[in-house]
Amino acid sequence: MVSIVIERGVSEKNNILVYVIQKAIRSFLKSIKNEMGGKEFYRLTSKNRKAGKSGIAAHGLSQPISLTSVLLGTILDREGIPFSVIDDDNVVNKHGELLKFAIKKASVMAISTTYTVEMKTIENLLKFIRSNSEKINPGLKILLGGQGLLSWMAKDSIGDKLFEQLKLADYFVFGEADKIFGSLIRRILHGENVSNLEGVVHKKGNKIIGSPKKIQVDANEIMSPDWGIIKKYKFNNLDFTKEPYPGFAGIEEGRGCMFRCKFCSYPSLTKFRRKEAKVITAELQNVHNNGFRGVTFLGAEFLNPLTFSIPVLSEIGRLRLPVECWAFGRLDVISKRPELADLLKEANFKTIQFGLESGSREILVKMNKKFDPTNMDKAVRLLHDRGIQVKVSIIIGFPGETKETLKKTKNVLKKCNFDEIMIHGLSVLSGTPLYENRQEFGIKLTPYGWAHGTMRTIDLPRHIRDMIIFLTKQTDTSILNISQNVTPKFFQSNVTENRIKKGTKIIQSILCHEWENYRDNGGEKPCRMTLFEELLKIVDFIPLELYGFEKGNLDMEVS
Ligand code: B12
Ligand code: SF4
Repeated sequence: MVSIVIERGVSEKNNILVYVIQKAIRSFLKSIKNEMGGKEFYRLTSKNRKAGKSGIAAHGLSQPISLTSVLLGTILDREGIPFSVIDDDNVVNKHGELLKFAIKKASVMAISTTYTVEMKTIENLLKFIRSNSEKINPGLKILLGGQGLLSWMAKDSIGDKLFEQLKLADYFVFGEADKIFGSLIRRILHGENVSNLEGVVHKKGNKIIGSPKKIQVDANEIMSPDWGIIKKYKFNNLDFTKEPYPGFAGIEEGRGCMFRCKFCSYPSLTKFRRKEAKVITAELQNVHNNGFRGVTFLGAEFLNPLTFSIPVLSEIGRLRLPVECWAFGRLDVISKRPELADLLKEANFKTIQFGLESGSREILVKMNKKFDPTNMDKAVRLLHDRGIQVKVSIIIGFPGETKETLKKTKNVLKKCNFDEIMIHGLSVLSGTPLYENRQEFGIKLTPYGWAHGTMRTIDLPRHIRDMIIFLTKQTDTSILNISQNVTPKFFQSNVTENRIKKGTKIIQSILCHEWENYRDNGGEKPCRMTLFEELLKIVDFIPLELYGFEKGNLDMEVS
């Protein structure tokens, strides 16, 4: 038996947005508790509390089951190797019991680092697994793979230190495992030699054997996922023949990206390839046959080059499948080539997400983004007229960022009134040109993150609060960091998008309520208790444990 573990890393400390938002909600709930008294507070918030299921709720790009787990699972399924999957954020805390069960039963644990930015997260996971396997399953083999491993290896002079820090693992795979995963697992299960497998490093005693050479497969060798396997094997111990299905399935239109944004590691770690149209449509058909409502295209950018996207979109349009499509796409291309908007509509695309990053030309040039931020509203109109939602992401804190550049970003956000926005605080990640050339950008890495000529990591919470208040008060844009990472925790896992939207709006107002204490704008403050009552009306429960209200204490006071 093989156990596949995907750690999503949402709770990693580097996620400033989640930290800033959680902190404000905690302070809001604390004030409410003080105002109404503990007994009444716990009575009201105990509604449905126990019925809640943890897990990543479906929202756009964020889906409860990742393509990484389905793709690795498809490979094992084809090899006839049984497996189970744990695929979530913070797996040690959320799925401790399931993990212990897997540790007892599995011969091999295959752990993905794709979504983990901090190596510490994986070190802690390894410690948990080893401390539990020592007595009950000392022969357990642990295999690490995924994009985090590649990005840590790209860190200057890490070399053998990587293997030292991750010493509790036995095998390491660098790069794409499509071609080797099946035979590697088979060999490990049979105790056979793995040294001649490309990209695999393993340990013999204290010796490191093999070299961390990155594997990149050809476009036609990328494994096509079979989303039907989620009904055949256990994913997070759920039985998808009975449970509500995750609405969207991920597929890749290819790997790598044509662009070279300075803050992004993806193009430097992964070469650019696109699948053939017939492969993409066959994968779409698989998703449809397995009962999914929609598909998210997870390659970096769908619309470029046009020699790829135009024939693929036409082919998908011809299929007329009732599958809603979601993809990353550049709005500047749509403004220049309006016919793309028609093709997207014909192919049943319902959402386009774009890395807008900034509204300042100066910052965009430094980022190597090179588009005209004042031309975005044309694409938004073209897409909205065709029933396609437009979501964007921005980065706060790129070198050169000031109050003035943030003002330019706000101007674009106001003019375009996007449907949703993801706000990122700058991360200086290894493997990115920004990290490699940090001296040139005037970046110093500090114990808290980074500092450069115009901003520091510790300034980010202030700018993030300001941006969220601006968006809440001056646009209709919903904040994805909240709807993706915070609001779902207040609902049962089968919640509708509409309820998430309503919950997010109230949470945004709650955040403004808390943060406007810091500001002196003379406006009227909404009543805290009214907001709380509105929240209770919309959500299924208040996840008190997440906000530092002790569980034991809670149960005592409720009864
Ligand atoms: C989809 C996605 C998400 C979704 C995930 C949900 C879902 N349903 O899948 C969401 C939105 C939640 C997400 C979140 C984040 N993401 Co993201 N995401 C992606 C994206 C676009 C696709 C991932 C994917 O499915 N790839 C396809 C699969 C098949 O590829 P893969 O996982 O790499 O697997 C292959 C190999 O790596 C290897 N492999 C992988 N695991 C294992 C394990 C073993 C044992 C072996 C042998 C091999 C192996 O084999 C596979 C086949 O070749 C990637 C970019 C990309 N195109 O990869 C970024 C990417 C993975 N995300 C990234 C990041 C940084 C994040 C965040 C941490 C961002 C942040 N700071 O907030 C967050 C997580 C926290 C949060 N705030 O939510 C980075 C990771 C970089 C890193 N690790 O250093 C990427 C690479 C984008 C980038 N360059 O910036 N993400
Ligand atoms: S941010 Fe997006 S468009 Fe830019 S290089 Fe990375 S994947 Fe490509």
